[in-house]
Amino acid sequence: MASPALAGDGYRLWLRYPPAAAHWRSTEAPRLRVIVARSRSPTVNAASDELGQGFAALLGRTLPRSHEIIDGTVLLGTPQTSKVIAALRLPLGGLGDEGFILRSTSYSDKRIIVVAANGERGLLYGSFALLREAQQGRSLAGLDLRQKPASPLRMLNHWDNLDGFVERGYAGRSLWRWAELPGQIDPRLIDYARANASVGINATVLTNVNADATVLTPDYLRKVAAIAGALRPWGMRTFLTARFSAPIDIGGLPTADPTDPRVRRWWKAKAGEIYRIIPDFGGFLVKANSEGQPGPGDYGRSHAEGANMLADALAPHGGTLLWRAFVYQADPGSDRARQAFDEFKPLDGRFRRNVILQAKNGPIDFQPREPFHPLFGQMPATRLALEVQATKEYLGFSTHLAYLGPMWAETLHARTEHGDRGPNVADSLTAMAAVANTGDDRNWTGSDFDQANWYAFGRLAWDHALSPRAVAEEWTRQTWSHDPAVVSQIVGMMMRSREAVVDYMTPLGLHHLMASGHHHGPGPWVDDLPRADWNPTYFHRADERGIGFDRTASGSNAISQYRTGVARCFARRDCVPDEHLLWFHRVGWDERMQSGRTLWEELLSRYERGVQSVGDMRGEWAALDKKLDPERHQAVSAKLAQQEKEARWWRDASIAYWQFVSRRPLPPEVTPPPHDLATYRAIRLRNVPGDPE
Ligand code: GCW
Repeated sequence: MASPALAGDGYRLWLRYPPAAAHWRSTEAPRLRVIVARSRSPTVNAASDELGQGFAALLGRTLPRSHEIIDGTVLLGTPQTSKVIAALRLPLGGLGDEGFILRSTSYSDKRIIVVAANGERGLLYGSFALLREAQQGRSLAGLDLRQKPASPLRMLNHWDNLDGFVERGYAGRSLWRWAELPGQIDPRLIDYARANASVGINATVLTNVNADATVLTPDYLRKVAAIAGALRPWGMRTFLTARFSAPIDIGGLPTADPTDPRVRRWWKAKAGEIYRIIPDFGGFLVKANSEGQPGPGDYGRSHAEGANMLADALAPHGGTLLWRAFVYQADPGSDRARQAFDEFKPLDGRFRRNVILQAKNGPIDFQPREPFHPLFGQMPATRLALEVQATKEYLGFSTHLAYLGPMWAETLHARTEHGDRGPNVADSLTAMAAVANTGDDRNWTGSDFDQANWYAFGRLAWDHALSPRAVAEEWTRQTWSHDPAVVSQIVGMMMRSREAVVDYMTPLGLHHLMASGHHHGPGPWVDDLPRADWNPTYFHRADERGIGFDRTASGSNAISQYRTGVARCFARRDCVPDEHLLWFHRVGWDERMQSGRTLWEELLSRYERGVQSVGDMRGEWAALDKKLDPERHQAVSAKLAQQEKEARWWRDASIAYWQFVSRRPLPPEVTPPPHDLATYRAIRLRNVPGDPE
């Protein structure tokens, strides 16, 4: 018998621990009788409490903490804290502080399960891994897992302003209640930290990269310290964004020039002040000289000079400086896709050891699909972080269902050299960051399915090689139901969902066709924004003859920024995948595609396919009606209905516009858009969430 569907309002995320299926319970219960954890550290306490509560709910009886090892003990320990763990001589070497071993074994004739690690954070992650195994309904008899994280730093980036507004946030307001801090700690912070710890996320940046220096003032730092204190037991380190002009904004200095000794002293003192109250403070994340943010360029200094100055202030305390590579003002005349690489490649090897350069997954800006950023694999002397966006600014907000596991895996697994051999993007990473999709909505992420993106980010940051399908399956079992038919239906929807968005918004390598400002809905016709490279027309370049951005040698030659093997493939029409075609090539409307269709026909068919996919998802979801809890089923149904409407809107508006520029008739099988182009152009959304303007 499958266990019943999981009810609720979504608050409990994937940490529901519903009563396990009867057969699992009867076979596994004897293996789970007491927990022995020989440490009183807050982190080990957190881990053993979670195990206690999780198993109690799964088994329907309590699992007490004990000192004695009996049959059915779950033992948490390091070789230092536990003689038993030391005696078992487990292969903990090379696992670092965060890795763990989970094993069913015996000790003095007692059958036990050990969660062993070198440090308390390893015990925390091992405990959650054990609960995950149990929640999958797997037998714990032959348990033998040995894991460590692929990257040491796995972080959320919150674009939260101090007034509670979340830039590009579609799940309510900020989780940080600054007005109540430091006196009151919202219990929700603990659940936030638990959820992160459960998937291995070990750091968070509390504030927006479009930064406000106020957070660095003493009053706010005390509030930050209170948050850091709540997150600490769960293995999370707290970071802040640093506004480059802070020495002027709050320090009373006339300049923020990184070479000015007063500025350097100010930052050193500020770092000292922070570490006195937050001894494990993570460091700073900085957006500089990008989209109006101040930076070293204001004083004629390079990004390396700016980053190193801040890194020097953090270094004595063990802090890390994350410097974003999302800049595009070096040469506004050149292809925007080229600019970050042109700016940062020459700086390889010039950054301090505690600097990490953080680049977005693609060279433009979190589009439904981008080729990987050319900086990956090409900065051998610089530590790199991959930044992805869980909040779906360009993928339909929290309304459209788009599971991003496949998108992130596509980037992580992209080969940076020689086509299908050689290293991939994942190999070049020290850190992975996701722009968070959380807010104070009851279900955290605005929609039930967006929880999967938070989950998947953590899992993929922990293990870059995981398959997105496997991640979707484990999330679904923990979040929705154990019924195999339901799981396969939901996972099937998830796995197709992002491709559907690509199809109805930006098929075949098109990009940045969204309406201005809020980026919701179609705006391929927009050509009136102050910077050329903010306009959709700049990116698609469509006219009567063809469409697409020529980034080959005959165009901007952005292709040359990739390593030779990769560049050669992207440059050739017979090698570049269809998904990236119009990203790299300008193609005539009547040219033939790999499918044998003309580009025009192919483009139309992609829009059709995208809308169809959403219709299918709706139908499949409706059929799950009786198998899921009504509250969440209904909430998702409503979102899917809106998504279908908006997918049609994208399709109709886009087709109307492409028809207008290409002057091509629609083939008879394609339904004409119900309105004329002017009608779509006249649509203006107001008060759209997350829009900073
Ligand atoms: O995607 C764009 C967003 C901005 C954001 C910027 C960035 C925080 O539209 O809202 O600013 O990227 O990543 O810095």
